[in-house]
Order: sequence, then structure tokens, then C-alpha cells
Amino acid sequence: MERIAVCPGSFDPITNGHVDIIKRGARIFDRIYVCVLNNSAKKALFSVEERLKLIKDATKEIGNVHVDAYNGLLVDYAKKVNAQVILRGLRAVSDFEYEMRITAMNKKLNEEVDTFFIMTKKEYSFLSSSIVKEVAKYNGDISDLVPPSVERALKEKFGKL
Ligand code: COD
Repeated sequence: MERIAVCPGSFDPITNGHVDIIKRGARIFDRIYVCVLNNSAKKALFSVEERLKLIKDATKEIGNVHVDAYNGLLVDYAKKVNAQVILRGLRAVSDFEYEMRITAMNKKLNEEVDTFFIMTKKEYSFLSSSIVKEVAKYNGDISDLVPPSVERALKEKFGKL
């Protein structure tokens, strides 16, 4: 049986922390669908199309990764692509409670899908899309935190190019 995982997120925008989780997941699973979904608690800076383009560029060298977007429940998307697993990254204790809540809800919504966590690399343990946006807005150096295309896109958004 093919082992298929969905790596869901807002990816607003994708960072090196996300890319690291996707790369490591791609060594474990036969196929990974990186899927942009809506997190109703967050207001996005980039459109879904912009985010998809940036994810595609950042993951183009990983063979078994497919990039997609879905407007609906994550478990419905998992079912649609026959994924047995939801792949998430964990940074710190502060992520744990939130992840536990969404894992429990996803399990309730679909008993057959399990959530798999990969611990972040220590150099990315403080990294988030929000922090990157904040630093980029004030022209700080983010070159070692995001792929080059994301750095460019952020500079364009904030009128720094
Ligand atoms: N190192 C390692 N992992 C990281 C790092 C880092 N530096 N930064 C982020 N991550 C991980 C996060 O922990 C997460 O696992 C993943 O990368 C994506 O992160 P984000 O912030 O882009 O995505 P979220 O947390 O906003 O995604 C939330 C979803 C969009 C998946 C969620 O809201 C959802 O499933 N929405 C669809 C509706 C639904 O089904 N809701 C029911 C579930 S409650």
C-alpha cells in the first residue's frame, strides 16, 4: 500500500521550517500533498495562488511532493487524496496544546486518519510565517529563514524592491 500524507497549513508564506518538515516527511512517506487550507484565526498576506506558487518553487526539487489548495475540512481533503496521515511540525511546548486540539478534532471527524509529528530542527525552532513577515516589513534580514523566492515576494509586498 502506498503511504500517503497530507502536510496542511496556511503557508503565509512558506518558510525554511516548513520546507524542512516537508523534506523529512518526503523521506518517510511515498507521496506528500502539501495543501494550503484556510485557518479562520489568521488573516492572510498572500493570496492562495501566490502561496501555491511559492510552495511549488520551494519544493520543486523534492520528487514525491504535490502542491494543492482546498477550501473545506482537512479530513475531507485527506479522504479525497487517499491519505492515511496528516503530517505536522512541532516547534515548542507552545505548539503542543494547539496541535493536540486540532488532532483530537480531526480524529473525531475521521477516525481513520492519524496525525504524525516531526520535531523542528533547532535552528528553526523560533521560526514562523508571522515572525518572518514582521521582520521583512521593517527591512530586516530574512535570507536564511525563507527560500529566495519568498524573500523576493515579501520585499515586493512591503515595497522594499
Ligand atoms: N519548524 C517546524 N514546523 C513548523 C515551523 C518550523 N519553524 N513553522 C511552522 N511549522 C509547522 C506548524 O507547526 C504546522 O504543523 C505546519 O508547519 C503549518 O504551519 P502553518 O502555521 O502554516 O499552518 P496552520 O497551523 O495555520 O494550519 C492550520 C490549518 C490550515 C491546517 C487548519 O486551520 C485547518 O485544518 N483548516 C481547515 C479547516 C479544518 O479542517 N478545520 C478543522 C481542524 S481544527
